[in-house]
Amino acid sequence: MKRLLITGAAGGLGRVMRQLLAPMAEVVRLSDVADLGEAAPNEELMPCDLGDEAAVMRLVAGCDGIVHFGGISTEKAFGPILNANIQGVYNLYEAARAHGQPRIVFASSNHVVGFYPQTERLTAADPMRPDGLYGVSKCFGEAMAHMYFDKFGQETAIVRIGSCFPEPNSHRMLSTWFSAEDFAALIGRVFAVPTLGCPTVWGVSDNKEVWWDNTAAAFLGWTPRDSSEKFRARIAAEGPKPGPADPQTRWQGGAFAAAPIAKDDNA
Ligand code: NAI
Ligand code: 15L
Repeated sequence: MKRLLITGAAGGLGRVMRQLLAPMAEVVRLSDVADLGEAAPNEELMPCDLGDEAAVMRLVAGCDGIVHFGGISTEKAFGPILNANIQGVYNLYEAARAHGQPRIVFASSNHVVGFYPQTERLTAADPMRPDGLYGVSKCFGEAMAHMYFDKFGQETAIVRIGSCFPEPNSHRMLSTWFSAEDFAALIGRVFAVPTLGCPTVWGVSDNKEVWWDNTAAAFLGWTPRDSSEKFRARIAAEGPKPGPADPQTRWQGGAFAAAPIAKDDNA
């Protein structure tokens, strides 16, 4: 495509995808509230607060595709979540509607279902069970994607990311780990298929013990190649698996399910 927008481009995932997705577009437009560093020859930098409606309108103009990573990515107080993940997602969808409805990859999270026990196996059709305010904000984002698809035909791939880090760092993450390479390949398929619609895809690698069934997203022609198995021995050597009553072992969302409702916007 001509111009791909990556929001949250200064974040952990954004910094990796800035490299991996570069071949997909002539120009990659990068945005964040945090420092984006120097622009490479194929990049343009447009710093922007997602909560600023007019700025997001300018940000989306001229883009043929959007990978939306920007926002609060962990459990926080409602103030920052409201600005970035609620107001910000509204701003993004309204801007997309005004500017030709570029296809969107929405970075949702496993925390929309974090209160399911790890013993349950889920499909995308199972009801949401968010494990905190952050998870609820991602439920909102998913609902926005569906509403803009039903009302206007706006296409979005809702990707419920497990744990997308270079390596898993807990027993739980042996199930939730998602390699950046598998994610980049998925994003490639999202922009390649002739018709996308508004599917929900579990963002997880081909791990030995996964809790999520991606059968409904098979039409994308995407198959994860990586597996967390290569990290199992290291994780085991670092310590035993917490007992069954520990949130890390009990809930799909792990410790998020046990987190309090935070009251301090700056914490
Ligand atoms: P991150 O926290 O490293 O990056 C998020 C970026 O969004 C940051 O650079 C931050 O400055 C920016 N941001 C926050 N508020 C903003 C605002 N108001 N306006 C503009 N930019 C703002 O998170 P990470 O790990 O890179 O995740 C990216 C996305 O994927 C997030 O939406 C996160 O919720 C989602 N996700 C990530 C997972 C993972 O395992 N890395 C798992 C599940 C979901
Ligand atoms: C998420 O949604 C977070 O953005 C990420 O930082 C991890 O905590 C991940 O979920 C996870 O559940 O491991």
